[in-house]
Amino acid sequence: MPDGMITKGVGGLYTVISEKCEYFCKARGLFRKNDEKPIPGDWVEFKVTNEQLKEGYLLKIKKRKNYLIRPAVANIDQAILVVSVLDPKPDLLLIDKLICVCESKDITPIICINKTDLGSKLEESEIANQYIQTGYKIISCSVKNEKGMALIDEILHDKISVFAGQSGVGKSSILNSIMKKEVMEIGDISIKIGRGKNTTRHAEFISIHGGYLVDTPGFSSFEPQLFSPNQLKELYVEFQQFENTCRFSGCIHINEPDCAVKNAVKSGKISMERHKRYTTIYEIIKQVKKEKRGY
Ligand SMILES: Nc1nc2c(ncn2[C@@H]2O[C@H](COP(=O)(O)OP(=O)(O)OP(=O)(O)O)[C@@H](O)[C@H]2O)c(=O)[nH]1
Ligand SMILES: [Mg+2]
Ligand SMILES: [Zn+2]
Repeated sequence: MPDGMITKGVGGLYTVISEKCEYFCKARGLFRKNDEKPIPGDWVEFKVTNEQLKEGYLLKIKKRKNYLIRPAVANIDQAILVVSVLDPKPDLLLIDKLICVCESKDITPIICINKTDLGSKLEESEIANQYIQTGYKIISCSVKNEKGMALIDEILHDKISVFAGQSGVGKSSILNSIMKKEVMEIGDISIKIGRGKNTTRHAEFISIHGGYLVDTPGFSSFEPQLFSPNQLKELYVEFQQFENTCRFSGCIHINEPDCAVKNAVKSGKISMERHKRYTTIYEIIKQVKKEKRGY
């Protein structure tokens, strides 16, 4: 049975790429019955019904490494989390929430600081400094000055990458710049703020360097109910090397005495801002859990 990867699904017709050749497959009742929906990024087995017309139908979805719901994308390798130095003002709480989503789904986060043409070096490093201890790749760029585009281009080889971040930070602009053509619609920032909505509304797989790029309008959402307050700390990679020296083994690094993580924050080994936002996210998750229990 041939296999391949779904790159597009519109109106029940799935585009499956298989050894450089595309097939157009329908999903049969089987999936609906199992409440399974094929999504872009899925590896599938399919049966060819007409080789000339490249038609077939899906037989099986292979086990997913991970997936996002809005937009529905499976088997993502990395997420390029875009923030802008200015316009809109950086929302690092959102970036941290997105990092939590990535860490919980085994997606590699990459921090991308865009619009460096609008701010100073200092403003740029104020953002970067908060993420140095995570060890994540940090890329500074400017679509306007065509700076840093090659660095982004370089990391895309053979991977499924998604773009995420606030509306207006330049995700679609970066994508277009890398593709050297207008693939995604770009929005005027003043109109965006007025409307408060994303210009990009649908997910699309764009083929590049043996991998795929997805501009994701909705991945900016973080669903606190999916996290447990006590497990949140595990999503902070820079806490890990200190954790086992906390006095209490179940330390959540907020109010406990002799907390090695808090000590690391004090001595500058962990970013104070990241830790502060960690406590904010912790409270948000705890609050949601409380509301769910009804008290
Ligand atoms: N000065 C400057 N403007 C930029 C840069 N990158 C993008 N822009 C502008 O920022 C605005 C928003 O860009 P988009 O690419 O639509 O942003 P987006 O992140 O895709 O936004 P949504 O699709 O709404 O989520 C546009 O007016 C771009 O021209 C940059 O590096 N510098
Ligand atoms: Mg966009
Ligand atoms: Zn601790």
